[in-house]
Amino acid sequence: MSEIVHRTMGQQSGRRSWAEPWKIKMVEPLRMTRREDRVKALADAGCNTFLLRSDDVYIDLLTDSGTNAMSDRQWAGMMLGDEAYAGSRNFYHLEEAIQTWYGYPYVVPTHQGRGAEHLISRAAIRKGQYVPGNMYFTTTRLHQELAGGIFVDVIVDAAHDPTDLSPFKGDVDVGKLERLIAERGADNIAYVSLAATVNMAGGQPVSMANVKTLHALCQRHGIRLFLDATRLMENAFFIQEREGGYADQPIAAIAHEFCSHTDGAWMSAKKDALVNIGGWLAVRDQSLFEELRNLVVVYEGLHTYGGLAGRDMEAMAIGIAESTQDDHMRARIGQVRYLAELLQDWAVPMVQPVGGHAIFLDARGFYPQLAQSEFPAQTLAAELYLDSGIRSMERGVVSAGRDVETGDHHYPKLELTRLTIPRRVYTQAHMDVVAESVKAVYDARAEARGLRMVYEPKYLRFFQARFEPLS
Ligand code: P61
Repeated sequence: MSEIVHRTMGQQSGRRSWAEPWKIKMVEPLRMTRREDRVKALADAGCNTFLLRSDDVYIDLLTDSGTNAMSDRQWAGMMLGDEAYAGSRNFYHLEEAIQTWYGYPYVVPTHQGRGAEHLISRAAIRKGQYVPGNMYFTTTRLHQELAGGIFVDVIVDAAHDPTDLSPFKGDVDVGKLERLIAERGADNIAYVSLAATVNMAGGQPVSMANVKTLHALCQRHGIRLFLDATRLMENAFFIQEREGGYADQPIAAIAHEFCSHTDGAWMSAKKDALVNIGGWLAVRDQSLFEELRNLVVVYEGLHTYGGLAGRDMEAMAIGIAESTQDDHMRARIGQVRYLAELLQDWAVPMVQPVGGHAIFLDARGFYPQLAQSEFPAQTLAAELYLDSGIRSMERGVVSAGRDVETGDHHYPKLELTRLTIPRRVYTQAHMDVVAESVKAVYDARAEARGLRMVYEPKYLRFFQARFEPLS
């Protein structure tokens, strides 16, 4: 592992520029649409951006998941796919990459993040146990609940306030966790579920100090600490930038140290790892590994492919190494910040500080006239699409779903619309288009009327729910 922090050209000279450490070799045409096309497409999609056809989208900021551009190295790796049912050489390369960069000895591949969440939830949760975590994530919480667990949010209060400027709004509030352990007993806690960065809070990082404290606390009580490493490299960038003593350490070393304070991790490799599909689980405990390795053959595929083709595992192994590079991460987060700065100049309300993978617009700030039951964030996503064909994602009351006990909506404090930036895909000029569109929608904010839900699926409703405009 390199001990040198690779800095961009601008940064080496103390300048603000952060340009990408790559150039473009292949392009994919985009289709421009007219407003009347978009009105029809949105109506056909029940005002849900998940139900739009991507051909009807101009700039797709729905997600950074599986939407990354792979490097020429990764594409070359695809040609080295060893599509053996068992013992593919690409699995061993992936295993080695995870051992090297994340430091866990035992690795199980899965088709994507939720496959890994399913397995860890089944293996590590007893019915009725509590699973404290630093804010919920939709698929993570659902798998914990389906396994009989009860999710408890123990994130710091600052995470729920979009205007709070604390540098590590992903931290666990250790006092909240200690109280839960005291009230329920350590034996009734399945494990602590720590995500770095915290997606639903706006991509907010967890500090090294926090993970160290958590680890010590968990060890005292015999509780395991598992990490959602989906955007850990982005988290490591924030530690390098904001936490004392890390400025001269490479992101790779910071991420490795972070993992050393945890008992295992799962990952949706579709984010940090720069691939279009893939995931994994990795642990330190051999007996837990054996259980996971047995479960994977039931739900995903043999333990040396986990639902993936050999070529996918090769691309992931190479992508993991690329994701640890400082100049890559500086450019990735630099692009997110570029868009944020444009929006800040126009005083557009959004979650602060801006996180690693997206801008989270504060839909309450856009539409104070709408009740949360009129779906302000969903409304904002619909308006942005109508304005310029930009696709964003609701992260508010629709995403939060219903309480399993009472059946009522969860009403999260954060009512957000996410502009998620895929890695190595869009240009700075695309960011200008997005900024101007957000401004136009913000300027027209007084006219928004909200939506009502007319179809609601049982699980993860935000993916397939349908809405109609309120008049
Ligand atoms: C996303 F609307 N994220 O942010 P999988 N952990 C974390 C994730 O961000 C994550 C997964 C686990 C997505 C895709 C997505 O409500 C939604 O590989 C921190 O997607 O199975 C995924 O990994 C799950 C979008 C997922 C959603 C759930 O866009």
